[in-house]
Amino acid sequence: MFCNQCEQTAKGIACTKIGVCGKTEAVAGLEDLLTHAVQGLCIVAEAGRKVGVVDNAVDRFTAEAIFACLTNVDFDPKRFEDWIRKTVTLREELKAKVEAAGGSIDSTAAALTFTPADSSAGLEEQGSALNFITTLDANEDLQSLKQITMYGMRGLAAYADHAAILGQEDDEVYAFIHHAMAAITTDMELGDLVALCLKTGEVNIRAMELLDAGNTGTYGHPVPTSVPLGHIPGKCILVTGHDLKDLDSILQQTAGKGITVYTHGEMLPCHGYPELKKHKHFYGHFGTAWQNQQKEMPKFPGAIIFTTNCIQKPADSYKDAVFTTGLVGWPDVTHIGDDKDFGPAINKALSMDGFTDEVDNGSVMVGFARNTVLGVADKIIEGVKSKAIRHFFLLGGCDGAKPGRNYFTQMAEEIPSDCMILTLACGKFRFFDKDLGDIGGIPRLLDVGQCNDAYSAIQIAVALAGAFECGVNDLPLSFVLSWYEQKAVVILLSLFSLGIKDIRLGPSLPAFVTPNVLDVLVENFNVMPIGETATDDLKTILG
Ligand code: SF4
Ligand code: SF3
Repeated sequence: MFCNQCEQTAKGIACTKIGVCGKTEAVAGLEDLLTHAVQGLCIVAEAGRKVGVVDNAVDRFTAEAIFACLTNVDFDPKRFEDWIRKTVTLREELKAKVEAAGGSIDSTAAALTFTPADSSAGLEEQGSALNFITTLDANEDLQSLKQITMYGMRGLAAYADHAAILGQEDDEVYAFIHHAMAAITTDMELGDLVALCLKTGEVNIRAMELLDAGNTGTYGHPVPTSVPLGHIPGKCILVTGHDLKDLDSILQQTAGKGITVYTHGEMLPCHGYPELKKHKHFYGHFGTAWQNQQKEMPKFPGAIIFTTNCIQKPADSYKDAVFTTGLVGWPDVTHIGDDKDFGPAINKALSMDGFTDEVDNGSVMVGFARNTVLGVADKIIEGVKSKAIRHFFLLGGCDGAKPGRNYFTQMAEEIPSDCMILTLACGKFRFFDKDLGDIGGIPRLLDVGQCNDAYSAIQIAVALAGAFECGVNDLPLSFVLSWYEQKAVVILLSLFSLGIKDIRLGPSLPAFVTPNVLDVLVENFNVMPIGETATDDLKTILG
């Protein structure tokens, strides 16, 4: 196996025997094989669009299959086998439709004629024999740019899938996914690949916009909400991942059953959505970021439902309480299918002890997405003009296990009291429960939401730039971002596509970015690694 797509990749180079995330060699090969097969489907889908053949089932499936390969989503080889076979079936059916419509498929890519082996073992052999990354390009810089595109596509596909689940789709997004996945099977020049990476970021803004419309259109705009970090007595269910519709279904199906629903990880911001928070049995938040789940989840006395990434190997002590749904999967863990009947998880929760005591661990505030923040824009603008607010920091992104991530805790603690911090995604769990006070009644720490709510943060930055009649780069705003998986990769590409410069990125730079490609990014965007200490970086930022 050779996988270097995430920040915790082995030795900062690649996982070659087993994933640090727990991914087996077999699953790594199957993910490669699925990506290869999807490229074939995308070549046909792109050719189809030229003759008016567009198949929404193919569009949706493509996004799902690409999302399935994102870090910490699915570890179940059986499901990858099914996806690989379905990809090839769809490819052949679509090929027939395209040819019948007079289209031609002008490609000699191996992905176009790939035939899956009959057996599971045969598929695994095909996956490892593929040496997928090396097939992208012999030139390591071009290979690097193709990897950036492909990993960006995983994040983009994730957001497009979430948006589609809430009824928000745009054919331009699917068309671009097909185009990009097909394009990286061809020989491309460095400049064209850089442009493809930036286009990936640009299209991702559209995907996040669709998701924002899906979330706010269905559940209302988030409002400032206090979320308890303790618990109350009673049976309980913990919901983690990113999927608001799954949470809504769980809340509806548990109503009146004497079950309290708690959020975990990236579900925390859901407490701010009016149509979710209205449920009386939707109580509080349990635990911190994904990498602590093996330590924290054994202490949760109820069922645990994963709606998306990040899943880690469930320890035996709580594995039978774990349920997966959507694209997330783990071998031998009960998977709730597309009917979204959460009955098995509810029955499990009812059979467990639940919490027997009441514990008050304080609370945190959520609900500071674009609508709330822009609702007090005049106060913020006044604060900047009167110098009550010196600087804004966007301090967020993914969390992870590396000790170097303490930088982000230190940064939150040391940012001076006349500066505001916008945060989002699971990186916030390093400082989410710190009382950082307020400036003129506005909390200094504003939780914008999940990683996809980077869209909301961008809207806030653009609105502030408009109010000050300057560009986003001219605002007193610094981006200090932590990354782990490929949603963060595509968000970074989105920020680049907007021309945002001087982003600090940590805890380490991606292994799949070569020195030459990094030079291009530094030259154009002055992206830089976080420094040794937050103290020094703060001095530099604030002058
Ligand atoms: Fe390694 Fe990350 Fe790939 Fe898992 S996803 S195998 S940890 S590089
Ligand atoms: Fe976190 Fe996995 Fe990236 Fe949605 S939950 S940000 S790491």
